Amino acid sequence: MNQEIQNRLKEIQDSAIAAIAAAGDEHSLFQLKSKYLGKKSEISDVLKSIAALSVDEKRSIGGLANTIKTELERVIDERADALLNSTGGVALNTALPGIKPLTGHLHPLTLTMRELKSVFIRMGFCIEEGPEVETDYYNFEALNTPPHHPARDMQDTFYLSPEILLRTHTSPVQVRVMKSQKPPIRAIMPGRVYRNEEVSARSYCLFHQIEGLYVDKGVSFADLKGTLDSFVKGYFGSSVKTKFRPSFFPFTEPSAEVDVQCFLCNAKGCPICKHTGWLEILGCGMVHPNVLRNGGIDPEEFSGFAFGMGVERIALLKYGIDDIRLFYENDLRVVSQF
Ligand code: 2NM
Repeated sequence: MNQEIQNRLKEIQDSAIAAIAAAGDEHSLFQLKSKYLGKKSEISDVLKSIAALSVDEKRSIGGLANTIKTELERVIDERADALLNSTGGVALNTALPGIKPLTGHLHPLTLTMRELKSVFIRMGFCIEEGPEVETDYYNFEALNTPPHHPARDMQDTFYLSPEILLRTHTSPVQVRVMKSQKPPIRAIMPGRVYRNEEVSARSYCLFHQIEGLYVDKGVSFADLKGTLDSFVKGYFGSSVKTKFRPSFFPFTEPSAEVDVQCFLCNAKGCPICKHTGWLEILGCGMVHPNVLRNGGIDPEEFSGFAFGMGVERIALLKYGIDDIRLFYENDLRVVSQF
C-alpha cells in the first residue's frame, strides 16, 4: 500500500515536470501550477487516501509529498524565468514594428535665428559678434543714453559692478564695429541680451536680438525703408506689406517702428494682431550723430541707419506660441515639435 502510494506520487511528479518543461507561455504555466499545487491537485487527492495508514506511514508519505511540492515550485519558477527571457525561439521577430531611433533636432529659436540671418546674408550683410558682459559705456553712454534715462534703471539692467553689466541689447557691438571698421559698414549683430524684468509669458530675463547697422556716404531714410521692406518680403513673403510708424530711441533720430501685415490671418484681423491686421516686429532709425561720433565716424561725412528686433517675439508669432518661457524650459514635449 505504502509503496503503491509512493510510486503514484513519483508518477505525478514525472508528468508534472514534463508538462512544465513543455509549457510555452506564462498562462499555461500558471494553469499547471494550479493543477499540480492547488487545493484540488492530484497530490492532495493522494494524501486524502492515506487516512487509514499508520502514523509512521503517514509521516513518510507526507514528507515525500512536501518534497515533491517544493521541487515542483522550483521547476515552475525556473521555467517562468526562462519564458520571460526567451524570444520564443526566434532570434529576431521581423514582424514587430520597429523602434524609431531618437534623432536630434534644432531648437525653435535656433531655427528662427538661422532663417533671419540667412535673409540678411543674402542681402549682403555680414555677421558681427561681441561680449555679453559689457561696460556701462558701450551699453549706454556711447549710445547717447544719458545717465538718468529710464533704460538705465537698476530694475532693467543686471549690474555686475557699477561699471560692468550684462548687455541689455546688442547695440554695443555696433559701437565696437564702428570703432574698428571704416565705412561702408553693412553688418548684423545677433546674440543674447539680458533684462532684469519680472519673468512672465511675455518677457524673460534672457532673450535674443538681431540688430543691424548700415553706414556709408549719403545713406538716407529711404535706404532704411527699402532695406527693411526687402527684409520683410524675404522673411515673411514677397506680398507682405510694411508700415513705418514714428517712434523714439535715444540712439537714433528720426526713429520708427515697423509693422508687417499679420501673416497669421492674412491681415484680416485675428486675436494675435488684436484685430488690427498688423504686427509690430522691429525698431529702427537713422544713427544719431553723437553715436556715429562715439564710434569714430564723422557725421558730417557719413550717415547710417540701424535696426533691432527680438528673435523670441518673431518665433512666438511664427509658431503660434503664447508663452516665451516655453523656449527656455526645454520640455521635450514642446521643443521636439519643431
Ligand atoms: C533698435 C531700434 C532702433 C540701434 C541703433 C544702434 C546704433 F548703435 F547704431 F546706434 N544699434 N541699434 C537700434 C535702433 C536698435 O532696436 C529695437
